[in-house]
Amino acid sequence: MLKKTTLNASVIGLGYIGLPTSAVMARAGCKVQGVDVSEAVVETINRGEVHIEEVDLDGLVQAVVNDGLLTASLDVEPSDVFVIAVPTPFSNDGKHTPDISYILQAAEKVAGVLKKGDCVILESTSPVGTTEKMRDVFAEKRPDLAMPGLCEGTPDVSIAYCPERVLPGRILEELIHNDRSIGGITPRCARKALAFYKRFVKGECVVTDARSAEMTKLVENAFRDVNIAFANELSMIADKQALDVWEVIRLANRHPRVNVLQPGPGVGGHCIAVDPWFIVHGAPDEANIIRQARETNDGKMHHVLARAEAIADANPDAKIACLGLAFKANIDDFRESPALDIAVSLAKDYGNRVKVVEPYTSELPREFDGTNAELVDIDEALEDCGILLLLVDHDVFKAIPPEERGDAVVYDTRGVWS
Ligand code: SAJ
Repeated sequence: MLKKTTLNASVIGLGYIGLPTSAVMARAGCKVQGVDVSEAVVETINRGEVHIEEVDLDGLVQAVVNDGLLTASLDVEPSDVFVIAVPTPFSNDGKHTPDISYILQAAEKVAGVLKKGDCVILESTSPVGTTEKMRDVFAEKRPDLAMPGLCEGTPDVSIAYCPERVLPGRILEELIHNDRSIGGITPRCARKALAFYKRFVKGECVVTDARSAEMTKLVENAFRDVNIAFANELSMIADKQALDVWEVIRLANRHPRVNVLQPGPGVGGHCIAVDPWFIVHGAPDEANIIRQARETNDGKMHHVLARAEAIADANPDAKIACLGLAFKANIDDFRESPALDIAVSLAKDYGNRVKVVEPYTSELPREFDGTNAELVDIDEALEDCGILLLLVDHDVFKAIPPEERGDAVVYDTRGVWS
């Protein structure tokens, strides 16, 4: 039975974070208004359906929409709490400059309905200082309201930054159980946001200031990127020295204080491949390892492509099966995916020799338009293709026994068959 309550919450941006967050908040008893710029997204959610794949999300959204606790709309309406979860891409300047315009546009819309006592929380991954910039939009648009950090005495609204740290495929579980860092513009703001998250978060909620919370999120993803870059660099060294990198990592990880991550075809997704650049942009002269890690992980994609092309050229009669397009295992998300880039590049160069296997799609993404690549199932690929290029460690690929790979030339970029 779903619990009713009077707290109204508004979530701006109904993507991979905003929609699950809305649904979890609604299940906790908040009356949630989800806001998105896409009419199709709004209509889909109001039908009780979802536009993104995430474990158990469809059932939860259906339940909270049916119960009247979640509605979607194109316009922001008055609320008690506003959670902003819109994208922060790069600008088009080729310099990895963060583009916070979606946040500032969302802030302008919220400013129009803001009232005394409201709490605004930014969840989008953001460069340090963005929460203050958002506050400045409110200050400019609403001179009638006293803003935290800009007024003497008690401000009229609370403003905080609280990044998500959920893993795709485990979002509903991690939204509840992960610890959260909650950074207020002032300590009072942090306490107000804390009281809100306590409604549905079971993990520990640690309060700090907004700038530290912004940096914490970037550091988490940069830390992972640097560690993956170490593994990817090792794999390129191992290729040069004819070593089995998986064996070396397995053995090194038996040391009690060593934990090398796994090499792959590069780092994908909209977080780890993006967020470290926000640190580099903020401190270009200091962020050397972080910049190098990004370049190493991007470079790994070209290394894999060059090796795959060499195998294709050495076996001119063989068809090439590209196994997987997603940015990581067992999800349908192809954003910033090195596997997709490699397969598209091969399709452009080798035409109908290229067969793509991706159990998480029913048609080839538009990046393949104009190529003669074909989407096939795994059995057809195993029968037809003399080259197996494993790009994503989906469970369905892991389950292929050696005898089914037969005499095919195998390039396993994830080490699942080693
Ligand atoms: N990868 C490797 N080797 C590894 C681990 C990952 O090559 O050993 C690759 C994956 O294949 C993928 C990429 O890295 O291409 C990123 O995958 P991921 O599973 O490391 O992370 P994401 O992008 O799905 O989610 C990350 C998480 N951050 C951290 O683990 C520090 C998640 O907790 C964040 O919430 C999320 O970014 C986000 O939204 O920022």
